[in-house]
Amino acid sequence: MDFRKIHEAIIKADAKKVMEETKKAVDENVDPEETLNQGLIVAMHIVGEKFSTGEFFLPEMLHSALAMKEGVKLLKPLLIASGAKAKGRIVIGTVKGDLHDIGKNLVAMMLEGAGFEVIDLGVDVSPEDFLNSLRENQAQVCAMSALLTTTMPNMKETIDLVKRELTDQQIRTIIGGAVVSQKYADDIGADAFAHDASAAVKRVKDLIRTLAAYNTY
Ligand code: B1M
Repeated sequence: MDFRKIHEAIIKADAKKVMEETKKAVDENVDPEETLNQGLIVAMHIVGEKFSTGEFFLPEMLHSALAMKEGVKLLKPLLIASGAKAKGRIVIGTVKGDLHDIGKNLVAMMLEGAGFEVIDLGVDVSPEDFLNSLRENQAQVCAMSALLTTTMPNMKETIDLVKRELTDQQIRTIIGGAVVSQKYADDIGADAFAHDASAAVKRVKDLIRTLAAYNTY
């Protein structure tokens, strides 16, 4: 499948065209995950490059993001996997100071599709808000997204606070987002890192399994 038309439509922020081209891919039975990764997400990377080089400014980046979301809407029912339902409650959010939510929303959607109960705190979520929600909802996993190098340290702050305060509750943490890596996860004591939404589902399943094993003792 040639995804160039999807790329062009997102770069031009032509939401109608994004929908048409995404629908074509759906009608041609292209794997929805391939359309997401090779079509929609690659286009956003090109937009990011244009922003870096000064060809695009903030409004262009925002409009492209809104156009991309139209394509995601079409793929959503197909991306949500059926089959065996996982169990567990996840609190997810984009960390304090960070307003990027497209990747976080994809991760939340795939986790829901896998059967997890997902409490989405949105964007600009403070360590205290993560903590309160984990406690109130008796959640097992704290999932954090960050897209800015300046907001990455708020992941560590959240992990430190959660570990310090929730001593009577078994919590696992997972981080992701374009700027973070496995190494960064190791450095800040996160239990897992995932580079994309599908990997996030696998990692969360593994994390829940470690808790289940713990709870049998
Ligand atoms: Co911003 N922005 N932005 N932006 N933006 C980036 C991130 C940037 C790389 C662009 C660039 O310079 N090339 C750059 C960050 C540089 C850096 O820190 N290293 C940047 C900047 C600088 C900024 C501003 C500071 C610009 C300014 O104001 N001067 C500003 C910050 C605002 C703020 O947050 N406080 C800003 C604003 C914006 C918009 C609002 C215009 C818009 C966001 C709209 C929205 O999200 N609702 C925007 C956009 C769209 C981007 C780019 C172009 C695209 C991001 C995106 O949605 N990608 C981005 C460039 C880029 O990433 N190449 C850029 C698609 C999305 C599906 O991918 O989010 O990576 P991603 O998610 C992936 C994985 O990372 C992973 O799974 C997802 C699916 O595969 N993943 C997880 C994500 N979270 C996960 C969590 C997990 C596991 C996996 O577990 C919990």
